[in-house]
Amino acid sequence: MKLHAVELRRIAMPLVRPFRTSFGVQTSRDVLLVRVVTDTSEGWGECVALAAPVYSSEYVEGAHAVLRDHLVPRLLAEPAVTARAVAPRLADVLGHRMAKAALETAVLDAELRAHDMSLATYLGAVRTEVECGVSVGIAASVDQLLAEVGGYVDQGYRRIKLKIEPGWDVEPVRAVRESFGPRLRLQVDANTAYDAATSVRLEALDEFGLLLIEQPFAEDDLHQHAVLARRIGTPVCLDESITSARAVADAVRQGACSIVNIKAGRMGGYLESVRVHDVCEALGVPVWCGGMLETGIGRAANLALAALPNFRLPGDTSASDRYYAEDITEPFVLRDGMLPVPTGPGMGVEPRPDVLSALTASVETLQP
Ligand code: OSB
Ligand code: MG
Repeated sequence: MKLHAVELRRIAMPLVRPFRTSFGVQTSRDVLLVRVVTDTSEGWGECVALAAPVYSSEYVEGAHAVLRDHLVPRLLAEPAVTARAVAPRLADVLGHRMAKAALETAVLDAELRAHDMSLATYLGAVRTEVECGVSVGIAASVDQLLAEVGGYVDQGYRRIKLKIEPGWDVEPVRAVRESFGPRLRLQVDANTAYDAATSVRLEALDEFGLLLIEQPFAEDDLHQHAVLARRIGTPVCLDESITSARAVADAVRQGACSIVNIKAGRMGGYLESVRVHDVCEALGVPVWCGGMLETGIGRAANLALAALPNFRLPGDTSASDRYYAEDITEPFVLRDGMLPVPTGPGMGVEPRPDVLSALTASVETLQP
């Protein structure tokens, strides 16, 4: 395919409720969408970087700048592009995986649409629907948390993930376990909020039968994760630390995790995510699909990925209405705790033009 143009669009998406974590509170998403126009088709990608560099070093203004000034010009200069060739062509730019992922996804979407093949089929999906969990933010009180969790349980979510931090851990986990019983699939995510001094609080979570503890320590502290993993029965899962197939092999070898959260943005794209999936499968490590409060564009692609065989736990692939009053695509609706894997060409969904234009803050079009 020849790239004719790349559009960088920023949209403002208010969340239905504030999402509080140890790295701050999100009340809306400043989403960067990438649209590529080729000689054969068009494709979309969503950049998952948050507005501020608090979950990862990437943030949306930085991603926008590196796409405009460094990544997109490299592809526009090529006589032809394919999705497989994107990462090698961008490899001299260090880091910026979320920005690279958005661009690679848009090229892949366009390529698959031209070949009339779904992303799920291309990636190797073995399911037509996937089990969904929901990520629940730090609440103002335990009562409010129980009300929020109860609402999601009533909607049919198959697993609950609680955000934790030192001081909001044992008490909320105990309360949820006591209110909803031993059969509720429950896990926690600390987003690096613990250290060697506060680690003992995590050992106290071992009695609650959690599916996993996600990323308690710093991104670059595999050792501390390995120490905890030896001390507790609950599996340790990594999110922030895992940025590639090489990184995951290293972390598993060191005993730092026995379960992995895969987010395509963090890995630089869906192609690297499949490699992470495959390495984990070979090592006997289950994976699950993380989320970054995506719109329907990112969600559609995540559902395709989550349909691969080694995605063996429910993902943070919640329904559109858990995030947004109005999604930019046709909404994803939970049915019996599951979401359907899109079957149309490419990622199988498109932004609705009227909704998109109403939410658009800026559009920039880049050409050769
Ligand atoms: O750590 O998994 C995380 C959202 C933004 C940034 C990081 C994380 C999250 C979530 C929500 O937990 C996942 C979702 O529902 O999209
Ligand atoms: Mg996480």
